[in-house]
Amino acid sequence: MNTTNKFSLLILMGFLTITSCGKKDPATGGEPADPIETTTEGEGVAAPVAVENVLVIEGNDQMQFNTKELRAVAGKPITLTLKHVGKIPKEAMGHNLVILQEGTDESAFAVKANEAKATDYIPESEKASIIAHTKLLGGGEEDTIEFTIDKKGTYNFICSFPGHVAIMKGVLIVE
Ligand SMILES: [Cu+2]
Repeated sequence: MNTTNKFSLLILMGFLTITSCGKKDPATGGEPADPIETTTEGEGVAAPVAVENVLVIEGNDQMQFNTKELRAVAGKPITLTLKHVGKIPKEAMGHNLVILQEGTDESAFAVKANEAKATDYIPESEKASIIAHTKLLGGGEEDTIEFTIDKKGTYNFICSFPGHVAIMKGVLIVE
């Protein structure tokens, strides 16, 4: 009787091992599907950080801009702030920032600007050469302007106050 019981137990155990092994196969087959799904979700996250067209430039009592180079992205609104960080009033140390069209003769423009005291040195006759300009500022003042440049390129900017263009100039690189 004892031996018969042992045999039947062995048979039963053998049966159980076979069935459990058979069940494992579909389970392991289903596992690889999950990691694939997670990787696809992760790929969509990598997006480049947008460049903001916010520019700030300072002019001082030493007749200098604090930078000779500004950079912006083409086709998107540019916000530019000019700050006069000095103390001298605009009649003696006025600063503005005038962005000129490509190919503008700076010296010729400056000659016309010198004659345009009534319009804060923004010459009416040269309006076609001006992309954008700030107000004329005295010490402690600031002005913010908004404009958009669609065409990529390197645009000269100057301060058109008499005598300042020799030192107060730089480039706006639009990419
Ligand atoms: Cu100036």
